[in-house]
Amino acid sequence: MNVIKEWKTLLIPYEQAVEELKVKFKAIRNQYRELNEYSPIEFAMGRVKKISSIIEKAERRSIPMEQLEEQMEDIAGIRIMCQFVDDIYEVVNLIRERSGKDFTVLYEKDYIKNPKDSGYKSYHIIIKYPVQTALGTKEILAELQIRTLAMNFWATIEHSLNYKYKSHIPDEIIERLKNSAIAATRLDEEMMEISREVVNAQLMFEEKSNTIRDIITNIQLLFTQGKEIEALDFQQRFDNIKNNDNMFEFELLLTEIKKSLPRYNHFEKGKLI
Ligand code: 0O2
Ligand code: 0O2
Repeated sequence: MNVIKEWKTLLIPYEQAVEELKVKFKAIRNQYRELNEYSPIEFAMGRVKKISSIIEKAERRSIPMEQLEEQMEDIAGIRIMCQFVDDIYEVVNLIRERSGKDFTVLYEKDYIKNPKDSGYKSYHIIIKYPVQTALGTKEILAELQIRTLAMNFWATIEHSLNYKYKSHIPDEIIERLKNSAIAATRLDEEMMEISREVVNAQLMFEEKSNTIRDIITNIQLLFTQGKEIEALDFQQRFDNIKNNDNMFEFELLLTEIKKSLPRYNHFEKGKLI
């Protein structure tokens, strides 16, 4: 068998694994989207390492060719991109929950809590994945890299600079890359903070809308129950506080309106009408 054919045979199960794993992670993303829920996975990509990169890494790490399958963990690589750092840990939990089912988690490397000297950040999970081949089941190793878009932006540029300078990046560039890694972290933190504030603002807006809706409904109820004077009084108070945008005042008013409604008085005494 010629060398190229040998490589192709070796890589077939890795290609299959990458395709299958991509489908699985994209399916998770699509399921969230179909449920109209926020997906912690923004997108997933995958690749089989190039033969030249496998040979280069094997030489660098002194891995004998006959031990490639046991010792090189990233011949099959899946990259999962998330919007926020919190999402990464949610994806990590999803992966852990799958362990022992369609794949097995072997170990994890948290380069987010412990970044590499270069500034590299990402969460790596090494899995054992069974591939069904014509000759039976073959278990291969695969590396899952989970990172934010900012981490990916940094890693992609740093990786191509490493390639360009053949790993001899000038010290000054190394320093600037470290600084830009810090800037990428700050960007991730800021985006997460903004997202939390937007979610909180949305919750407060919903709470306020519900309270105002309840105030209006209950004032109308008072009218229909013939309590016009009370209803007009509450309406007047509502008009006065409407522009203050003060949640406490709205809640106080709602509590008072409810107290004046017999329905709520009965309910509070435990009697349903
Ligand atoms: P959609 O809905 O089109 O985005 P394949 O062609 O499927 O065998 P692969 O790995 O899916 O191979 O292709 P590729 O080019 O590596 O891209 C993988 C997915 O990542 C694709 O989505 C791209 O659209 C998506 N992608 C790549 N870069 C970005 C990015 O910067 N932002 C976002 N949001 N998506 C990106 P899908 O799965 O084909 O679906
Ligand atoms: P590729 O496919 O070109 O990305 P090592 O030999 O130490 O680099 P090791 O110990 O097998 O690798 O695993 P490690 O360091 O946990 O993760 C290896 C992969 O993580 C690398 O694959 C990169 O994809 C990514 N990575 C690790 N460190 C860095 C870094 O400083 N910068 C960037 N841009 N990526 C990094 P390869 O082998 O480089 O292959």
